[in-house]
Amino acid sequence: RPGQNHHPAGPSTPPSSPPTQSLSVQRQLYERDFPLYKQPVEVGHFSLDSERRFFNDARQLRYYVEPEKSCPNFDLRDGYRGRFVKRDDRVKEKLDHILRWILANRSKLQSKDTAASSSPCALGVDIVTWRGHLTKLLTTPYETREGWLLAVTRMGGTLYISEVETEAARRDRENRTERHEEMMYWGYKFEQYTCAGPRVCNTTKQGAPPSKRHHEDQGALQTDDAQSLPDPGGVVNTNEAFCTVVQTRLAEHRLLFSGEVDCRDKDPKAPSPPANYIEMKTSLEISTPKQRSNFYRFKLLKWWAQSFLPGVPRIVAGFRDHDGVVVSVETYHISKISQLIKNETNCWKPTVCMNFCCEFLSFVKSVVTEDNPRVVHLFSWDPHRDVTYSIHSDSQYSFLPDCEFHRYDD
Ligand code: 0WD
Ligand code: CA
Repeated sequence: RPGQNHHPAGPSTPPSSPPTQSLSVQRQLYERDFPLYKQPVEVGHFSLDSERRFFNDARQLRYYVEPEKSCPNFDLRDGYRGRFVKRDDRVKEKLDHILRWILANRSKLQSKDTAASSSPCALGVDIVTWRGHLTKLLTTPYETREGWLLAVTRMGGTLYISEVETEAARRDRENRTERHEEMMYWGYKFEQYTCAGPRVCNTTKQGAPPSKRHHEDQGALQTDDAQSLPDPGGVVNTNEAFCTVVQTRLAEHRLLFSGEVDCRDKDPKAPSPPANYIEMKTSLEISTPKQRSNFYRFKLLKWWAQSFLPGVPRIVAGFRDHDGVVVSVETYHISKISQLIKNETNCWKPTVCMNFCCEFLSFVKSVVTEDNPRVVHLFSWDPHRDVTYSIHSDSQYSFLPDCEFHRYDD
């Protein structure tokens, strides 16, 4: 498809020529030097409570409590029937929580360089999205099963990227087996065994004085809640979340994104966020060479991409058996994962992930030039295909408020 395809390594397109129509996902096109990725900086955070209400603070941030034994015997099935409140995943929140955070924290974003320059970009960032959407982009060159749809709108010079559920994903969600539904609970249950803090207060200590519940900063939480321990007898409520908001740069793309953080290091001497955050995971115990290779080739790719993006340095993994009993716990340092996988044949490469993501963002920038909250460019990708897009005005895909939101000069 010469002339049609967006050439990743090629010279930049002159502004006058029409945008290319598709973007190739082939790995070998992205095997070059690792692009610049600036150390992500936390510019804020927010919490969602048990009813999914937004709070511009860290009340839902928990801390990690190391299990007593290396073989802890946590029963992840406990409480699935009876002590589980599941978030309604039919409700699509799109970028709503992030937009809310931006409205409440505009002043923190209008940085010196934006204010000083006559930048047409009011927010001072090129891209606003969820971390989870960027994770999908990073893993695209290696994905063979699930495609994606990403809706993009330019407003005030900034590109907003919000996922749209594919038909296949909707079918999978509506036809999950009871076993699968239960296994989705296991990850949250593992967090409950290993994390302590405000969530415990909210579910079991309802009478706690307001001073214990409404902290504005993480330092206060640490001193007041230093005594609390994980509460495996409590309710697991997946509406609750703590999300970090980070700013960084991938080559020329200034990014602002938010991601859910499971907990933080409780050591008061731990570095400042996001370097003190810890991601919790569960996975089937590894007993054969085939399982080990699959874990390295597929699971570690997703784990690495998700935590590398916001600069979360550690993953604590609970390995479980088929009955949901955790048989071992292991820590993975994100910075050591690329070494760990190096000897694996047919394995993924971090540089391919990052270069593809970077190229996709350049492609989006070249395509989405109209600054209008009512216009959506829907980027679509299916395994073994190129990325393509379609244009929609005032459609079901619109996801930004058509209001004064983009006027930051009032
Ligand atoms: O597609 C998404 N990722 C969307 C996420 C679409 C719209 C909203 N959100 C919200 C979720 O409500 C959640 O609060 O974003 C938050 C998570 O965003 P993220 O960090 O960008 O997402 P991701 O990295 O995919 O997931 C992080 C964690 C997951 O942990 P594991 O260890 O399983 O990767 O967030 C949880 C889950 O615990 N999570 C969700 N929680 C509620 N609703 C959702 C979801 N749709 N997706 C992931
Ligand atoms: Ca997790």
